[in-house]
Amino acid sequence: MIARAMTETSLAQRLLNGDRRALARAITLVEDDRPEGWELVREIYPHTGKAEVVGFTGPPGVGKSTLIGALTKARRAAGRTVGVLSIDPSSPFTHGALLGDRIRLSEHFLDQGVFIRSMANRGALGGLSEAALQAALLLDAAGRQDVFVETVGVGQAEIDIIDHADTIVLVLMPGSGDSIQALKAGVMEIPDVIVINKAEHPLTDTMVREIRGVLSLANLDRSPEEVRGSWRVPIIKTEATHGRGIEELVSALDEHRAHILSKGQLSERRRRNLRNEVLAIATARMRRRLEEELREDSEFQHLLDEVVERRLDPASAAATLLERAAGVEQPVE
Ligand SMILES: Nc1nc2c(ncn2[C@@H]2O[C@H](COP(=O)(O)OP(=O)(O)O)[C@@H](O)[C@H]2O)c(=O)[nH]1
Ligand SMILES: [Mg+2]
Repeated sequence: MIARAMTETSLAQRLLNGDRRALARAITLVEDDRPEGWELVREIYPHTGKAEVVGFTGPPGVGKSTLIGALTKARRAAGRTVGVLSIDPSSPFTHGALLGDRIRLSEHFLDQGVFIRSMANRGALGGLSEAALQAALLLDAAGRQDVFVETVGVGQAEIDIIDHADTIVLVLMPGSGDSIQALKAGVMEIPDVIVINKAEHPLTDTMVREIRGVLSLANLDRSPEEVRGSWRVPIIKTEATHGRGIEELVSALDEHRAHILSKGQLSERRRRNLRNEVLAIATARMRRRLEEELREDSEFQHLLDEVVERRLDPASAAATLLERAAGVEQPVE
């Protein structure tokens, strides 16, 4: 026990010192949903909140990983340390995926100032989203100044992760009309920055105009003060494979950060994000607890039989379940 505690203390300390191997091990612990992982996060949490977290979302194949590679290069050139979390089980951020790109990310794999990790482990009980958020905290505590999180903009889990970024970048490419539809329909929240990658495509400017149209429609629901005081979403054209437009993207990210800082929106945003995180973890644990409690519960089996036999509707059964759960833990008044 004592030996274990000592090892964990030193892991936290090594992590806080920016040790990459400690960071890698720590992320594995949270990815595997190990109690030591949660313990570690508890220990290092007071040291977090310094990293600038940028989330990148968008359909597969638009060039998110390549773009993050180019951006990493720019941030490194400015002397900043970078952490990258890729949460895309379909296209992990590997050497292989990046070979052939002009921007050789393999060079970053040798750079001590860059830490790249892809997460695809959905086996953990807590879920991928929970683990990814903890991993982002670990990168932050390890002193990474920029943390880039890549997710595919489809599932709810991915969207939850992106919710925890200070700045959200939606990456599209000419022809990804579905995403414009999603923006229009309000399915997708308006991001802070929109990137049209693969801008060498002849339909790029048409796409930029379409998106401007959607954004101005979105502004119609807002009061004039809201529009005046608010951020105007820039649309940046990039060609990630050739590093084109990256300077503009860097400026847009810096401007967005300055904007939310000046308006006090950063702390507001973080508060909202942390609230969501606390709720997400609590909900996941409650569900887990409930599932465990009900696994061999004959009363529940009976309730379920009633539902199956159409004598009781599902909502009433759920209400009974909740009443019973509340009854057990109800404090004496
Ligand atoms: N033509 C062109 N191809 C690009 C550009 N950026 C990335 N790609 C290529 O698009 C493919 C998908 O890129 P990737 O970064 O893996 O996309 P992700 O799935 O969004 O992460 C790769 O073959 C890249 O080399 C670009 O600006 N122009
Ligand atoms: Mg990718």
